[in-house]
Amino acid sequence: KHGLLVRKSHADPDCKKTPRGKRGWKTFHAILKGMILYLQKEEYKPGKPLAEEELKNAISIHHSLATRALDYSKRPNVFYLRTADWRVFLFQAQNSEQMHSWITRINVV
Ligand code: I3P
Repeated sequence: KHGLLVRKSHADPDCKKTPRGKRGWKTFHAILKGMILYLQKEEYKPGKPLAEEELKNAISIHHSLATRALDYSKRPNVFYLRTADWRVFLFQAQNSEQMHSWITRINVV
């Protein structure tokens, strides 16, 4: 699965709140492949190798949980992603259908 996702970092691996200056929203071309969610700056092209920067943004979704962000009302179609190492991200999908599709795909693996 792939598509546009806008990401906001909410908590870092130490469980601490992501510091000011690093809490902004950023748009990525997201690709969910196996248990990895890759976040690329450029559009997905099959066969194109991933740059180091893009590998750094990759998130392991093994033992992670995606849930609708019902308590976040500043933007629509937002869900939380809590990872196994206790990072928390907010992701905004392009529409409600896409949001549900991402949540399902992330939670199924
Ligand atoms: C953040 C940025 C986010 C905002 C966040 C700010 O600043 O303005 O858009 O979240 O507020 O800290 P920076 O880019 O300097 O990190 P919202 O869009 O959800 O308001 P927050 O600290 O209350 O999460």
